[in-house]
Amino acid sequence: MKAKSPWSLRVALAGWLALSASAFATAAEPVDESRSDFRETAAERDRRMSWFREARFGMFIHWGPYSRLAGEWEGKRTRFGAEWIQERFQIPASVYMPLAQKWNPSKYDARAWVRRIKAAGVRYICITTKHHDGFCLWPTKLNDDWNIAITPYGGDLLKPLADACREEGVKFCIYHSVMDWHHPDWPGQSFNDLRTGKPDKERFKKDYLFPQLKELFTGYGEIGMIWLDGTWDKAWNSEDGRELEAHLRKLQPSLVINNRSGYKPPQPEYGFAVGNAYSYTLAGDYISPEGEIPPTGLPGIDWETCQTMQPPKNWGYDRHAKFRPFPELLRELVDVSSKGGNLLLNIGPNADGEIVPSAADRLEQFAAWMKVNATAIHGTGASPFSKLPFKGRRTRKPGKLFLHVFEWPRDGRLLVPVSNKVSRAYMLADAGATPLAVSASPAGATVSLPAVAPDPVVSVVVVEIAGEPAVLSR
Ligand code: JFZ
Repeated sequence: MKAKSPWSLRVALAGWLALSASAFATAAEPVDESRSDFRETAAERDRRMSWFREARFGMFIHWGPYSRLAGEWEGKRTRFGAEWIQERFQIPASVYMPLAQKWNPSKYDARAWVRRIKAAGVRYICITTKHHDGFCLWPTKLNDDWNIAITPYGGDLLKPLADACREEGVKFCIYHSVMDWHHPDWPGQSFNDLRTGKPDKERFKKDYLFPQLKELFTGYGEIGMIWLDGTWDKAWNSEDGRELEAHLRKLQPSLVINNRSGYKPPQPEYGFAVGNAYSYTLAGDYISPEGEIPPTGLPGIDWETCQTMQPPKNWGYDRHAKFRPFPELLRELVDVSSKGGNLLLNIGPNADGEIVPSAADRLEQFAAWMKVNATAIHGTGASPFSKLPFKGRRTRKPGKLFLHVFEWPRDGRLLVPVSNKVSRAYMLADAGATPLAVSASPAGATVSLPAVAPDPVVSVVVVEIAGEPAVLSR
C-alpha cells in the first residue's frame, strides 16, 4: 500500500468520526443514539482520556493456570503464546482443570508488585481477569468450578492488586477476554469436553459476560481502562461489540475502552501497511497495535502499543524464552512516546506469584532511568519533527524539547532543526542544569554536548524555546 501523507489520515479520520457511531460529539452535535445513551462532548472526552495520554507507560500482566505450565506441556514447548498452551496442545478441560485446581500462588504480594512496577515509571497496570481459557482470577459468583476459589490459594487475586494500585496512585486496569474456551455457551472455539447442551451466544452475553463485567465494575473500585480481547471469532459480530461497549459505558462512564470489543464502525485508511488489522480497528477509545509501532504518530488518534518482554509473543510466563534486552525495551518506550502513543509492556508472573528475576531486573533498570528522565516521558506530546539529524527520538512539553540521544554524536554537536531562539540547553541528568553552548544557523540550533553521554542507552538533552517549535524542513 502506498504510504499516504498524515494529512490523508486526518481527512480519513474526520470522515470516520463523522460517519461512525462515535461515542463523543462536538459541542453542537448529539451523539449517535444507535450506540448508547452515552453522551460526551469532545472536551469531556479529552478530560476522560487525560490520565491515559499523560501516562505513556503501562504494565500488562498475564497470569493464570497457564503460568503453571510456563510454555511446556508433556515435554513439548509452545515456542510462542505460552498463555495459549491449552489451544496449542488441544488440552481438554477434563485435563486442564485439574492443573488449575492445583494453582497456589503462595508468594503473591500485590503491594510489592505495585511498588516495584511504579518505581519503573509505570502509571497503569492492566491484569488479565480472565484470558481465553476462561479461568477467572476473582471468586466470581457466575461459575462455581472455574475461578480462583477452587484453588488452594482460594482468595481473590484481583482485590489486593486493585487496593495496592489505589494506595500507590497507579491506575488499576483490566484485560478481559470475550472468547472463552471453557464456558458451555461460548459459541466459538472451545476445549470443554465436559460441556453439555448447545452453545447460546445471547445467553453467554446476558447470563455470563455482562454480569461478570458488572461484578468487576462494582467490586473493585474505579477501573481506569478495560483491555477487551478475543473478539475475532466469527461467532462474535460488530453488533455484539456495540452492545458490549454500551454495557461498559453504563457501568462506568469514566472508563477508557480499547478497540477490541468487536464493534467495527466505518474504518479509515491509515495510509501505511498495518501488521495486524484487528489491533488497528478504529473503535472504542484507542487502538492497540500489538507488538508494532505505527511508523509515524497518529494525530487525532489515541493509541497504545502492547509488547512482551519474552518474544515472540509470550504474554504468559515461558520458562524457556529469552527476555528482550533492556536497551531495546527502553528505546521502544521512547519511540512510542515520541509518536504520541503509550507502551503497555507485559510481564508474566510465575505460578508462585513472583515477578521472575529477568523481568524484575528490567524493571529496576527502568526505575534507574526514570528516576532521572521521567519528565521527558510522562505528560509529553508527540515530536514536532518528522525526522532528526541524529540517532534518537524527541518528545516535548510546552516550551521544552526533550532530545533522547541513542548514539552520542562523535563531534559532540547536536543539531536541533528549529528556527526558535533557544533560551537554554542542558542535560536532564545534570542536576545543576549547567547550560550547554548553543549556536544558531540557518539549519537550526546546534548544541555543544559534554564529551561523555550520561546514560549508555538514552541520554536526554533539554532545549528550552519560546512558543511552538518552528521546525525547519530537512
Ligand atoms: C491477544 C491474545 O490472544 C494474546 O494471548 C495476548 O493476550 C495478546 C495481548 O492479545 O493476541 C492476539 C489477538 C489477536 C490477534 C493476534 C494476537 N489477531 O487477530 O491477529
